[in-house]
Amino acid sequence: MPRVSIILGSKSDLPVAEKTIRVLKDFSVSYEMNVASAHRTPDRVENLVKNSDADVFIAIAGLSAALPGVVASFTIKPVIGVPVSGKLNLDSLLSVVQMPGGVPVAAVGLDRGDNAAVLAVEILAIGNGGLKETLTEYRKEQAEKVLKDSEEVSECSIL
Ligand code: RP5
Repeated sequence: MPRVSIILGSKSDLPVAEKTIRVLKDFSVSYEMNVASAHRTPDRVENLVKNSDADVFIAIAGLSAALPGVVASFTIKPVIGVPVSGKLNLDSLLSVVQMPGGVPVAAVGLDRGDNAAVLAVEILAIGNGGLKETLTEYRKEQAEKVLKDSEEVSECSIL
């Protein structure tokens, strides 16, 4: 049974979804992925959400990005929204973030499909000791990478 449902507003959002998939695979978290548009196929969005057994939804959309909010309207499970960049950027960002009270979407940054996956894993880890350990290890790796990067670029010039 997929733990995460990824819904794309369009096939053109696939490069962002690929970032999500990479992270979910790293954490061995199962997922399903579908394309469904809030504007072009609203019934399909409703059916996908209502018939899914996933614990967390990740909705990825650009332009007037209604998809994450519409997904949230059909479920009480957590919904993470990923705004996709375009000519304006604020259009999708504000569409995902500015939800009315009572129906929140957890918004990540523009094109941050990777962060959406990490957040989904953090939600799933609440009830999963194994995932908690893997997340802790992941954070350590991030810290080590910063130190390694610093070693590579550090310079000191004393005149
Ligand atoms: C949104 O419109 C989609 O999520 C996509 O980011 C954007 C453009 O869609 P296409 O015209 O490329 O299908 O609904």
